[in-house]
Amino acid sequence: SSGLPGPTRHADFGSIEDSDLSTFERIIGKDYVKTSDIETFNKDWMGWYKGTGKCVLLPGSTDEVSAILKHCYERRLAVVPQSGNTGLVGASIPVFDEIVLSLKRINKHFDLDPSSGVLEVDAGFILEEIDQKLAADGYMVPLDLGSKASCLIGGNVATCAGGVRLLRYGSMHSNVLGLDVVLPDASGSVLKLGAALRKDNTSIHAHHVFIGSEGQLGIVTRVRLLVAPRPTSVHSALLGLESFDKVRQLLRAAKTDLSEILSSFELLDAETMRCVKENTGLSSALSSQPPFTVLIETSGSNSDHDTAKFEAFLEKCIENGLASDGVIAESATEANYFWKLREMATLSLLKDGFIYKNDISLPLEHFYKITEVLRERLGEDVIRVICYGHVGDGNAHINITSKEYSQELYDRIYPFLYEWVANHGGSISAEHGIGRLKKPYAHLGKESTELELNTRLKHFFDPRGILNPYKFFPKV
Ligand code: FAD
Ligand code: S2G
Ligand code: ZN
Repeated sequence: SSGLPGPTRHADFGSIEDSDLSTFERIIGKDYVKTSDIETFNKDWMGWYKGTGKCVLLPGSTDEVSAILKHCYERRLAVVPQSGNTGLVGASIPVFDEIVLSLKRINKHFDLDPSSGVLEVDAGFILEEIDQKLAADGYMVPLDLGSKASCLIGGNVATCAGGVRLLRYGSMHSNVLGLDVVLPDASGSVLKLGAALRKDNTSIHAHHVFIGSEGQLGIVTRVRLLVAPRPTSVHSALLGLESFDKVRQLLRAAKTDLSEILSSFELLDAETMRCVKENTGLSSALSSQPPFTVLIETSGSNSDHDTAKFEAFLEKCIENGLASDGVIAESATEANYFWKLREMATLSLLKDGFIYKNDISLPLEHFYKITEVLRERLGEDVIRVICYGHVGDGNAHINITSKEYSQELYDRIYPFLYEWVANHGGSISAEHGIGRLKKPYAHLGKESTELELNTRLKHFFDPRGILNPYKFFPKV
């Protein structure tokens, strides 16, 4: 939807023929080669793009993925790996007639070592399903995203998903110990990278290259992951603040005073709360309408200790004027309501019409400035500019809405926004990736040596460029 000239189909790519379909049927069985009712596999979650993929393959094992990629390499058939299809940069669906290779059926193997908390799991498990299976052994997945009911752990690895727990449990790079990956090369090579061990210094830890590679270097079929002890005492609070500078001070104070039990620190600015109220009817649990609301979560093992710590913290923040308002949830229902407000930040936008979504990182000294600059620049031409998200990680979700898409408005936002972010030491994509949506801007803030390295890696792993083409990596 960038209005910029779209890609043209690579001339050297093959087109699917009946003989290919019979080969695929021989590899995975007729039931799992779909050529009809495949619209949903060609449409991204936001409905920004539509692919014209003719065929969806649903392999059931690593070996079947290997046999498929070997054939696609020989025939130069382009392939898009797809998991939950909740990605937000148009990277999980075909641009033209690429084959969709769905990981949904690779969801059998699930092996937890309950003493070390190391889980080896097939890439096709739904994130929320994994979390529920782990609960029985007192563990949980070290990430939490709004899409957890649909996204698959293989997709989370491929996008290096962030979410509301990253502040406490680290990124996919911190928690992924190893991956099984299939390459789009002459033999459909299967790489088993990284053991199911916390410490293994016997290789170059190559699995990290595939984390965040957006399905363009190899297909992840199995994940070895460090999962987290499930906290038995979780508490949430909403705090109201009068300035963004106070939000920054509150973050420092939370890290110092809540320390090891701090698990989430999410921002909802006043415009976000107004959007949620207008579009869903849900009101803030704070009686005041502060310019900034922060949702803080603590996760520990001793409720008396944790609530005493949280109450003392909140009292101190009110007394020293850091927070103008604050409430700690007295029940799970109330805590869920606080998180519902946060979840509705994303979903309430849909009612406005077209959404120019942004997912940026910035040093906290510039974090909120860009939202104010955009409001100034766009004025009445937009319905709203809202800022919410993982401020604890320096990650802002700045969403701009208008009734419908307008090229003129797009050109007022981009590349201005991304250049401003890059010029202020930020990242134009904190967690959602580049995909198709941000491809025209992926070079911003990058040295040519790094861009050259990316191209060489792409060529090494995907010599014919058939894996998820037309997106982040250039065609080699
Ligand atoms: P898909 O969308 O199917 O694929 C994503 C990318 O990974 C594509 O490039 C695809 O080709 C590739 N891919 C998928 N599976 C594999 C595989 N097995 N091997 C190799 N490549 C693969 N993201 C965040 O980071 N943080 C959030 O807080 C967050 N919240 C969200 C809330 C909502 C309501 C929605 C709709 C999305 C949100 N997202 C968030 C974005 C999205 O959910 C994540 O990027 C998620 O990790 C995508 O997983 P998926 O299984 O849907 O992957
Ligand atoms: C979030 C997902 C969607 C959005 O809610 O944390 O990562 O609103 C986002 O951009
Ligand atoms: Zn997010």
